[in-house]
Amino acid sequence: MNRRTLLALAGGASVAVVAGCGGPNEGGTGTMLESRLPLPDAFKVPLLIPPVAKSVRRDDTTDYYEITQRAAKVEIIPGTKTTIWGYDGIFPGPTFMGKAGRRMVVKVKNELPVPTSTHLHGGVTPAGSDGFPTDLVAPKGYNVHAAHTGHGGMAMNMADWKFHDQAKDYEYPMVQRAATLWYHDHRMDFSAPQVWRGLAGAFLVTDAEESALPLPRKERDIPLIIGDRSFEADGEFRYPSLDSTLTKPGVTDEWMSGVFGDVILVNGRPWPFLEVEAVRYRFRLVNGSNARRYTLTLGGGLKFTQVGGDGGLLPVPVEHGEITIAPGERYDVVVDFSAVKPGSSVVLANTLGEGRTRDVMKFVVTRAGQDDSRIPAVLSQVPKLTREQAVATRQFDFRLLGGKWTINGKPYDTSASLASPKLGTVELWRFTSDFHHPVHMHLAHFQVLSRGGRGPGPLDGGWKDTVDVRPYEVVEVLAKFDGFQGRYMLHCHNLEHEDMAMMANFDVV
Ligand SMILES: [Cu+2]
Repeated sequence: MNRRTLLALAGGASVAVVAGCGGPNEGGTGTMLESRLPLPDAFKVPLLIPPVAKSVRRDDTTDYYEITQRAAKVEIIPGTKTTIWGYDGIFPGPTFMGKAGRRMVVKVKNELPVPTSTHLHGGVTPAGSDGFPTDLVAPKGYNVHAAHTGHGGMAMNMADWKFHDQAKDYEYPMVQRAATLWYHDHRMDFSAPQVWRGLAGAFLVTDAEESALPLPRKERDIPLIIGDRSFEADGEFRYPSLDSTLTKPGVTDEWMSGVFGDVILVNGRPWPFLEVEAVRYRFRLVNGSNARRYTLTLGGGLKFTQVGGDGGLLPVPVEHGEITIAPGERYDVVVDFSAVKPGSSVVLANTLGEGRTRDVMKFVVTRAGQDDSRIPAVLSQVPKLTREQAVATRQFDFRLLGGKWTINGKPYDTSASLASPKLGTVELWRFTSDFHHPVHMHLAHFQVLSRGGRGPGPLDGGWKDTVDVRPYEVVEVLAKFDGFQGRYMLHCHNLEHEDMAMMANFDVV
């Protein structure tokens, strides 16, 4: 690590200032990577809404899907072409629509030059389909022993690796409630560059309780996957990989705290606009960025009404003037445009950004509209977990130690397990940190019990799977280990930290 990085990392929350690029509030732990082309004007391109994935066949119990990971050239910055790696060659990938109780099997075919692992983030998924980082779909002819020597101080045991030849069936039993999930790449050592290149998409689960609510639906229920990227002069993605073929892992030292892009994309388009009617819309906010946190606000005095979080509906709606969203988190919100005069517009802004990264997208209100939606006073029955229910208490400390991103003092070890919670039980997990670390648990959903010695924050409500742990903060969660036995993981969802060993296994027994 060079001196500038050390200084930057020592700065904690204000990393971007010390590193000398980006502003004082870039909103996380990371460093800004500047694009080498002139940035396009904001609010000139329409928002793209990803197509819904269609099943290829179905039987009594299951819907079957097939999706192919491949490279494609697309126009992101107007007038240039960007090579993306996308599910079905699009970025974001198709939106999957799951239904609680109806099993799905998704065959993921890999036509990329590198291995992949597809993780359904927030999914209650059998371990063999969880998208474990060492459970990989290898491309045709790939030498599986070639690259995996470990980095960031990680311990690698070849016996822990699995390679599926060119395709794998991922089984999603949908034994879970309605929620806004997303899917993305989770390849060992390379999640950050592979998600940056486009391997991410939305995955919405519905159930009877949720579909009975009078919330906005169909074309007024829209996933918004927010991600920052940087671009080369020719329009290709810029990313500081040590090896652009993604064979040798890692980024150069000054980027190990995280990579911020200077272009804000929503559903793969730079600072887009969306034409809306003066009615209510439901937006599924997903932070698909590698490292950037956002504090989102709406212009014109509009507010967000939060109806759900990572793990589905809240008990009652909660109004927010601003929403801070960390990498991996989701907020399910309703925005009411009915008070906005047709012809005017509302900017979705990011108050953690500086300059161009303060803008996210714009809603252009075109006309009045019919609206039979409403936000009911009660949304869902959510049993509240209590401290007394926890059968065990465990601590996980997320920290930079000796230039490595560690959990409880150790970089990731493919063979080690840090905890063995029992299926069906609740445990209290206490997360402590030095920098911003969005902590994500696979399989288990949790409720935030305390933050900084106080109760949960205003954005901590409901079931979650990712929690924004800020510098030197202690966050306690009550995790419910439901669903399946097997090996799962928790990790930091700053993807550069994740790639550089800030992960740990746990076994549900
Ligand atoms: Cu982290």
